[in-house]
Amino acid sequence: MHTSDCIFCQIAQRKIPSEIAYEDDEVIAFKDNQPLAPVHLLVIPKRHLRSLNDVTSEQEPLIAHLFGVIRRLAGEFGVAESGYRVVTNTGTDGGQVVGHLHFHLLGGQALNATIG
Ligand code: IU
Repeated sequence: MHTSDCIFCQIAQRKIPSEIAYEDDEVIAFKDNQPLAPVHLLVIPKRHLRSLNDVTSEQEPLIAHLFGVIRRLAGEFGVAESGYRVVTNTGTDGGQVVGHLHFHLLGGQALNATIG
């Protein structure tokens, strides 16, 4: 379930400290340590999935749950009304650096409308 050389697995297991914003049995959310916006959270499944490409139909309930967590966090961090962005970078061209599926929740300012 966890991969010992994965930094996000280690954060999920609290072996590496992070500012945790939410946690349940399946999902954990923590503050990005190099924030690109006033609100910048990473929401991840605790189990090690490398990217969106690893998600099977069996895991779709997990992803639906994860999006519920994102919606809840958007409310708690005060960006639900002003607006926010959810991003998951996938693979090399997608700019994925950490090989554990994660969703960026960005908000708290007007975000650039750029792609790439
Ligand atoms: P990416 O989608 O894989 O490019 O994003 C990885 C993010 O993980 C990036 O925004 C980093 O700042 C963030 N991050 C972190 O919050 N804590 C860490 O220990 C590491 C990366 I490594």
